[in-house]
Amino acid sequence: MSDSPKRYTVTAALIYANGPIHIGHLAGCYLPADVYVRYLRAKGKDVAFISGTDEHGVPITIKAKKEGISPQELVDAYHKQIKQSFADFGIGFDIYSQTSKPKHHKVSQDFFKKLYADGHFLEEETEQLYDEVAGQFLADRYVVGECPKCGNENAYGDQCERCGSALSPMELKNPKSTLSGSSPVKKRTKNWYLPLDKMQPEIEKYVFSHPEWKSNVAGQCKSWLNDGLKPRAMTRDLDWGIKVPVEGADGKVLYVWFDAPIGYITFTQEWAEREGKDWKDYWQNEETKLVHFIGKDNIVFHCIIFPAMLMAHGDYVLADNVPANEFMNLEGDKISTSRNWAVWLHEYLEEFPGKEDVLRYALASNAPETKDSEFTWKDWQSKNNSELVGILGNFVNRTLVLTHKYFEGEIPACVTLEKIDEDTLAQLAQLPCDISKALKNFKFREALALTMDVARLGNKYLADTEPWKVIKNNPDRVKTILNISAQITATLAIVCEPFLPFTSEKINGMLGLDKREWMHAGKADALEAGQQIGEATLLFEKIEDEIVEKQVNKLLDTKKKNELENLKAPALKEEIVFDDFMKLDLRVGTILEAEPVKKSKKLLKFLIDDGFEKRTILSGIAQHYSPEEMIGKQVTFVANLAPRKMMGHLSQGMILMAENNDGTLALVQPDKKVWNGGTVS
Ligand code: B3M
Ligand code: ZN
Repeated sequence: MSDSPKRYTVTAALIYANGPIHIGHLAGCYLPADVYVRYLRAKGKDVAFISGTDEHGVPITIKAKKEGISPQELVDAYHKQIKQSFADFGIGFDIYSQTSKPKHHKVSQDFFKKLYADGHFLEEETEQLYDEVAGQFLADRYVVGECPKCGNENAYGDQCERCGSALSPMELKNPKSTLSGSSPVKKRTKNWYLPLDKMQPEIEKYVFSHPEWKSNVAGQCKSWLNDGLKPRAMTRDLDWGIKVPVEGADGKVLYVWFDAPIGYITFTQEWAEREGKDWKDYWQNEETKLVHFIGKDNIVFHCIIFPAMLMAHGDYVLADNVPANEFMNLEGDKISTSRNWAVWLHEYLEEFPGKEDVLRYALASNAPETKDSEFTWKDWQSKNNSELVGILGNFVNRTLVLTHKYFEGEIPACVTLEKIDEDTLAQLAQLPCDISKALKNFKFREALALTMDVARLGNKYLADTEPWKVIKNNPDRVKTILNISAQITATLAIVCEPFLPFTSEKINGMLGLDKREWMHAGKADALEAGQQIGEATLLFEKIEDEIVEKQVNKLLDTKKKNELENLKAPALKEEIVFDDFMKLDLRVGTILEAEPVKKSKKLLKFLIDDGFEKRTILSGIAQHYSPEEMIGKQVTFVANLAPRKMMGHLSQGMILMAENNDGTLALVQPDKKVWNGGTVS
């Protein structure tokens, strides 16, 4: 692929429409894709930015069943929500569509039919896992079991999320149906396989022709190829999905990983029709550069299986790069939808409207580009306070405020350039080139750091030239200084746009400029002298500690809740015989008096009417009941326990209490009034 392709097709993974999206999704795939596309557009490139929701497959049917709605209702609702979240965060897809649309069914079926007609599939009847209780075959995530590669006991039938291996249900040890929990039986069924084993040489040639791929991507591909590719079923015995368009395939649908990547093609067609373009230019033209942005769990599908499908078809270009990211963790733990351990985009927006760029910045500067990374609220705050407010916002604000103060908001012209001005302008011209290079090579963290260097350059320039001191004696010098500061600001608006689109728009607004192309960055024509600027408003505001504490506490509450849900009742004690139990004399009594015990936080002292006399019992429930609320209550107690001295008082028995999973205590009481001294057995 030449360094300047005619056009770009950039795809971002089609996320399953079975839940809202969180910061991990954004950091791993969508934000880098958007940054890349915004950069290409600023360079004036022809780009199609394609994505949408993946609406077939077992994850969808499982969730729909759980929510008691149809799969279609489920995907429509989540599609809408996900699409809105992306739009809110400025992810600028050209199209965001759905794989459940009829058009996509047709495009996928046509693709399958072409491969079928050309004899690419292996038709094979094999034994598959079948759930006799649910009456259906167990494909993909309908079955869990032990991973044959790493021993993870909760591996899915299609993939082990611990070691990343792709699996088939039959490879799992001790498989269990996720539908009924039962152990499945084996039953014969016919499916169509893509003979990846036969295609291995071709696939190897393709993968190895891209030494520039990221090491995490290349590593996964190599390990797959080393293991030797195996034929992979492209159909499934399921009812939700795209019908297999050949004879004798009743009750079968296309494998979701067959139809989902074809979704990129369908959506490109949808977009091209709308825009009056030819979709084939974007998929079937050698001068088009195809780039897939994905998370690491999707590498094999985009680097091996989908390219194999495209090769078999024959009309398509293959991806030039697949810059997959690793995962982003959250506050020390893996992000998890089922454990609600996530920062959901729609919730973030409700709590922090106007802070979209702050999140984009925190995620991009810490993106899991080469290894897993971690989001913490503290880091989010510090990135905001010390970098966005302290560096970027500070520089832009000082430039605008000083221009208003000294020149009534009109950008002054340069008078004479001194050495420091020339040096600064030289650096300003160089930075956009360095940023470009990093972006082209998918090094987004580096590109963002260099972007902030533009603001740092500005701050240093103002600190070194001190226009606020110079103004008294040499206003002409200040003209030059503020002209150069304004040039830096205008360049900042251009180079920060891929990362901080909302901020870029605000800066341009204040400078009275329209959005400009990349070629103006660092050049003298970024901004003309004489330009009247608008009011200087603050780009970012400081985030206080309380805000961070609130978010961290919210996560701590989630953690506590999860721990409680996972707690199991304590193990049972050793078995006893009936006679052992009969030795206990359990009785009912009524509390007559109750008082705290001096120097004890836990104990209360009770006087109890036990039917014979009044007895004293001490009980460790002061943290759960007040003395006042205990008076008059009936309780059950062990009446024949040998008296014990506690904190200087003699306790004649023990009140029965039940312990909750959070350690709180509840009295064990008869549910009707019982006479005092009544036995319990
Ligand atoms: N839906 C897996 C996922 O959401 C899958 C991606 C498809 S991309 C064509 O992670
Ligand atoms: Zn595994």
